[in-house]
Order: sequence, then C-alpha cells, then structure tokens
Amino acid sequence: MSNTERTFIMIKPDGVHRGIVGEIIKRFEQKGFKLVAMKFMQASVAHLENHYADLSKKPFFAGLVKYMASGPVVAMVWEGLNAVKTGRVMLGETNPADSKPGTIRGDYAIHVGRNICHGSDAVESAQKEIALWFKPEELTSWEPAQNPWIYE
Ligand code: DAT
Ligand code: MG
Repeated sequence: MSNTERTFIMIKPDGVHRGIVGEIIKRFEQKGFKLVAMKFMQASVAHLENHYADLSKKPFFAGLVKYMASGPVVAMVWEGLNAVKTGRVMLGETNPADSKPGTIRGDYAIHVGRNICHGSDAVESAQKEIALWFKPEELTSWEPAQNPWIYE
C-alpha cells in the first residue's frame, strides 16, 4: 500500500454535458485525494478504442466509443492511499441500477451506457491509462521540494 498510489478518473461526455464536473471533482477533493493532473479535451475515436481495447469484442463496444467521442471529457489523475480501489467504491457499480445511493453513479445515473464517470479498476490498468492520457511532464508532484506551497 502506498500513499502515492494513482488512479485515472475521467468524467465522460454525459457528465460534462449535464454539468456534474464540479460535483465529481469535489467528491475526490473532499475525500482527501490529491489532484495530480487534469485536462478538458475531446478524445479521438482511435484514442478511445485504445483506452477500451480490452472491451473490443463486446457487443456494446462501437456504441461505447461513439458515446465517449460525442463530446469533451475531463481526464484526471488522483493520488492517495488506495486511490484505485477507493475511487471505484466512490464511483459505484458499472451499472448505475446496481450502484448504491451515495456513490457517483448511484446518485447521478440510471443507464449503464451513460454512467458519467470512468475509474481505473486496478493499479496496473491505472498506470497504463495514465500513460495513455498524460505525458509524464503533465503529471505534477506535491513534493514540497518541487512545488513549494505558496503560503509557506
Ligand atoms: P467500468 O466502467 O465500471 O470499469 P467496464 O470496464 O466493464 O466497466 O466497461 C466500460 C464501460 O462500458 C462502462 O463504464 C459502460 C460500458 N458498458 C459496460 N457494460 C455495458 C453494457 N452491458 N451495455 C452498454 N455499455 C456497457
Ligand atoms: Mg473498466
């Protein structure tokens, strides 16, 4: 277990469209995770096919990629103890119908094909996804030596 574990969290186009960006960021901030990187971007179909490569044989793959490319997303890296597992708990189940109230999908979504937020499912996939969405120099550090806190 590491205090610097990182997870890739992405607000999907429906989350952006519905104005829930601030709410989702707020939850990760207030939980205690540290924001390491964030960008608002339109992802290409090729990039999304790469991101979801493991699901390429699924019948919903084409629809999934089309939906993910339908508008901008907010790609983020959050850091902290158990960031991957806790991030998944905060998201809820893949199908919002199975997600408990209090989770992001449980509170804001009803359909598996429009579940508003992505979160890495394992430390290894998080590392792969972070490398896919961010250049190394886009990942910041909270180390005081590198980023002195402005009030200290
Ligand atoms: P998760 O996003 O919870 O990690 P996943 O990796 O299995 O779930 O699937 C990726 C996304 O694909 C998921 O967030 C929504 C979509 N999806 C999964 N199962 C689906 C289904 N049966 N019908 C439509 N979309 C689905
Ligand atoms: Mg997944």
